[in-house]
Amino acid sequence: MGMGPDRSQEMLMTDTDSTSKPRRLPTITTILLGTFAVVLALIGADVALISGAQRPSPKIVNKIQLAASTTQVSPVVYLTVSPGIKPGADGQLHDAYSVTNFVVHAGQPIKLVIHNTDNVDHSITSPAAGVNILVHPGTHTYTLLVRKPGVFTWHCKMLCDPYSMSHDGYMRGTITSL
Ligand SMILES: [Cu+2]
Repeated sequence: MGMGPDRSQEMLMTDTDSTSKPRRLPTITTILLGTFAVVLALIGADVALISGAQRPSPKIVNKIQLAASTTQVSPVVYLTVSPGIKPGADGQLHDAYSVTNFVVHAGQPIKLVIHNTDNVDHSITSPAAGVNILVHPGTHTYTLLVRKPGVFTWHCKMLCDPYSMSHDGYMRGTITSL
C-alpha cells in the first residue's frame, strides 16, 4: 500500500533532480517566446490588414445600408432642409437635407413632407430621373415620381452651398428607383 506514494515520490525526486529540465526550460521558453512573437506578428499583420481594409469601410457600410434600404419604400418621407446645420470634413457647418437617399418604385409616386427652415428655396434635382422639386421655405408636401428604374444622383440646383452641392448627405444624394 505504501509502495505507490514512495514510487511517485521517487519519480518526483528524479524529475526534480534531473538537470536536463532546467537546461531544456530556456529552450522551451525561447521556442514559446518565438511562437508567441510569430503569433503576435501575425495578429499585428491581421490588425494592419483589418485597419487597412477599414479605411474604405464607411463606403461599404453605406452600400450595405443602401442595399438594405432598397427593399423598403416608404409612401411618405419626412425630412428637413436647414442652412449651416451639418459639419463637413472642412470643419465648417453646411446646408443639408436630413434625408438624402430616397427609394421609390418606378412609376409609383411617394410623398415628401419637407420642412425647409431656410428663407430661400432649395431643390431635389435629377435630370436623369426626371425629377425637379423646388423646396420652398416652410413645411410643404411634394411628390417624388421616377418613371424608370435605376439609381440616380440628385443635387440642389439653387447654388446654395458649394460644399453641400458636391457632397452626398448634404445637398446631394441618391434616388433608387426599383
Ligand atoms: Cu440647396
